[in-house]
Amino acid sequence: MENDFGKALRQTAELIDKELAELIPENNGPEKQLYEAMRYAALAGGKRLRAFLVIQSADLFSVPRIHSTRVAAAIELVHCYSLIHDDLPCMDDDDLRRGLPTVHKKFDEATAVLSGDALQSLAFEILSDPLTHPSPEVRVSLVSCLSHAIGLRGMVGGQTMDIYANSKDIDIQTITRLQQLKTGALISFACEAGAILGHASPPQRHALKAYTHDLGLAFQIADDILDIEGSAEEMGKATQKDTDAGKATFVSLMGLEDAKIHASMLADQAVTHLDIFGPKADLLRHAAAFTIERRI
Ligand code: GRG
Repeated sequence: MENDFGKALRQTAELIDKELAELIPENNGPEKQLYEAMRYAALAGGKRLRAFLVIQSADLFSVPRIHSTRVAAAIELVHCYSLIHDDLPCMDDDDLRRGLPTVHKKFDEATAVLSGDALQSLAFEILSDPLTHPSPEVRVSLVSCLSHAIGLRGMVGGQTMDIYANSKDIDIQTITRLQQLKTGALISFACEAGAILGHASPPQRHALKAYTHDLGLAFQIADDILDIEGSAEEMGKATQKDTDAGKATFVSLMGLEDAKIHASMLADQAVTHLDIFGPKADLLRHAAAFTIERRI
């Protein structure tokens, strides 16, 4: 039986699919292949957890959905770009993503690089569009925070550490920082965006930041656990890759059982930061539990 959280997550996914299909229309011109690859990557499913976090955090401040949905679509575009590039032969070299051939397998490497690039720039185009928010200050703040989250001090920096760090030199502190940058920074932006759209007070912003800090780490530890325990069929991508490659992960450093305990502790801790919002934040509380209980 679908619970309130499951229903809200499914409805977010439906909303975002529709929004993305409109933002990336079909095109039969000379750029047809680029459009096809962008739609292929952006409309291939996915949990839409980051979009959910944007919408739910914005809902705390009664932000009109017309604004939060566009920001939620933008964050999913960035996420899809990161997955396309991460799957490339020069990075993780994966053949399967969300149960389908990766973009470079379905099309070719040039198209994968270009479609990732175009998804990223489309995200910024959306954030800077007055349709997303009438206030130029809000738009600049969204653009500035997203660029910080995904650039050298965020996702790309974390991805670089992940590719070039020698696994023997990685301890818990290093892996924590690496994952905070690689996966955590974009997840943090999701709730930061809700706070920006909602003109949150400093304590409210701080609470959401602390929540996503813990949630992002719990999400990544759960991902490491799923790499060991999940099936490729359920997850729609290859599993055991990190183990086979001898990569340092939370599981390799802490052991499976301690990693589970740590993830659970972080999810519980994430929830405590939401006290300031009362029952309005219940769906965000459920998201913390979902992060560690999910099978995909
Ligand atoms: C290539 C610049 C660049 C960055 C890539 C985030 C990232 C950095 C790579 C993603 C690779 C990966 C599998 C990371 C582990 C955590 C993660 C982001 C999992 C996928 O996110 P989900 O589970 O995916 O939210 P869905 O398909 O549900 O959207």
